[in-house]
Amino acid sequence: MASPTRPYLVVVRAGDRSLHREWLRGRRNFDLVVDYYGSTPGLWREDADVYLERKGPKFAPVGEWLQDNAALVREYEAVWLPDDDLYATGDTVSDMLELTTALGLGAAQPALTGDSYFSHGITLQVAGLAMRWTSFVEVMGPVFSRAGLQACLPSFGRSVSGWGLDTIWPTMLAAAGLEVGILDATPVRHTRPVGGGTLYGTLTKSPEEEAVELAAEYGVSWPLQHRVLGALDPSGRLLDALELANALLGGSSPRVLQSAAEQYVYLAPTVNTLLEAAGVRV
Ligand SMILES: [Mn+2]
Repeated sequence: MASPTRPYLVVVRAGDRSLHREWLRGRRNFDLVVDYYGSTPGLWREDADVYLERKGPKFAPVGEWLQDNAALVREYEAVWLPDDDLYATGDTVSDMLELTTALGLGAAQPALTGDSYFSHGITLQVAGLAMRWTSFVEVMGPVFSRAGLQACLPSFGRSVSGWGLDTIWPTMLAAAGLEVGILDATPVRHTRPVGGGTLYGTLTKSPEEEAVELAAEYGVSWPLQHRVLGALDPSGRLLDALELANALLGGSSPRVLQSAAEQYVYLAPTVNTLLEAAGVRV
């Protein structure tokens, strides 16, 4: 592929059960790179605008491809780097990519539907919101704007497991004057249990060691504090702090509202900060 045929790019590290064919149903505004790590040569060739077959992890090889094809990649408005177990149709993926650039975000991710497997409560969809500005987007499915990719691409080879990359991205993006957000209007379903990937057998350092080292190098806390900083409702209106606190308490998944761990690391400090900003004594 010498030049783009569509405005956005999706690059997926695909296994034998990849769900990328779902993304090709319906409206489609993106070219697709399928980077296959399974063992059936040619399995997904016909689906791809660019087809690669390589073993290994996700971000280091994808980062190499993006760097080796920098002139092509720069022509796209934004690049989505999803895991292959995210269920969504092409309409959702296309809307998600356009929303990212319309909002001017450096990086974003689609929220996860309430029935998804999840690691971090902040990623679950909040009912009644279009998007949230956040302190975090997860390695599972980040979309980078052109400027956001330029800021974060040098990190992709720094963690074999991928752990810790999403800890440092918001700091790398902030240095470039860029914000991150989670898109509640365009949710995807994470269909497989966390930590079940085949990658985890091949590491020399533990994922947590990699994350701790990266966080220390960039001067960020580990674990990273997950906070919602602002939000838009479906009409595009910016919520004030009190409205946002109410929206998070009323619209978050019961799996967040009923989780002591999520209360501690995410929801309670987020809501307290919002209430203080609204002048409410907490
Ligand atoms: Mn997964």
